[in-house]
Amino acid sequence: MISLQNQIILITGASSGIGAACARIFAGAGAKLILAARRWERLQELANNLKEEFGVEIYLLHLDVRDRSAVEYAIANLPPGWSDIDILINNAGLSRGLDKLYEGDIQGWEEMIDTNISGLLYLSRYVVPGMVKRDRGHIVNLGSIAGHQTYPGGNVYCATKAAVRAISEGLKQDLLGTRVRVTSIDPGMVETEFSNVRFYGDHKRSDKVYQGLTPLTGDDVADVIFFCVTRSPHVNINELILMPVDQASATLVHRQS
Ligand code: NDP
Ligand code: 8X3
Repeated sequence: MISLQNQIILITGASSGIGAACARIFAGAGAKLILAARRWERLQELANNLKEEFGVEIYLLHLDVRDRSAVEYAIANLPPGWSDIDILINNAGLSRGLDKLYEGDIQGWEEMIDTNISGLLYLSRYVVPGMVKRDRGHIVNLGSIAGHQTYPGGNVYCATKAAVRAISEGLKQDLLGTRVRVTSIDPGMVETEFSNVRFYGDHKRSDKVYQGLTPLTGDDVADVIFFCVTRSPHVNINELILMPVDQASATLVHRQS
């Protein structure tokens, strides 16, 4: 197992859910964390807690991954000692709505495409060259079961996650001959702020998504990511699907009534 002590790990979307859980597990392993998101207070609170609990070094980035020049600037201007990123976790992402495509909210589509696809591409474009130069590194992309199976109303969100899947596969091919690794983590239902964001803050609707079943938690996903990035350097886990025991496919879920 590879030690993560003092490795520099950049996590996008670290202010909640899976990203925050990743920050915690990697802090526990002694990594140096670069945490990025738009909600600055959330990032600060998380960083303060992790510094106090684990004594780790943390650098915060107030970053909207959709802003290409902001991403370029942030990566080019990391402080001394922070620029040699070992692991990039492209986690920032969201879904908006569950409408039929022909009735869909176009602004919501753009948010998903710009965040889930363009944002992930920008981070990869500005971080991966350094990894190639150093001949070491690992990119972990958050895909989804939605990238494997399209479900009713999922249309554009599913398309963005299918794109993430293709991007991970393509990047793996392009990195052949280097020691840089690529992993796509593709979860089913994880109880985070995800559904609340999908339904624009309608808690009644988002709570229903997880009613009567035991969903995955952010910690469950972080645990699997931790496993993937700590394998021996010659091992690449290309793609990993995980889902709750109560889920069998994107749409087939067992609920207790
Ligand atoms: P959360 O809503 O809890 O977290 C999403 C994170 O993404 C937040 O930290 C948010 O931070 C960040 N984010 C969103 N938009 C931007 C942006 N434009 N720039 C920077 N950061 C952004 O959801 P999850 O933790 O569940 O989601 C994490 C990833 O996992 C997503 O890619 C999602 O698609 C994927 N996923 C989730 C599943 C689930 O069931 N929950 C299942 C499969 C995959 P902030 O708002 O502060 O910017
Ligand atoms: C998140 C899981 O099934 O809501 O990607 O699309 S799902």
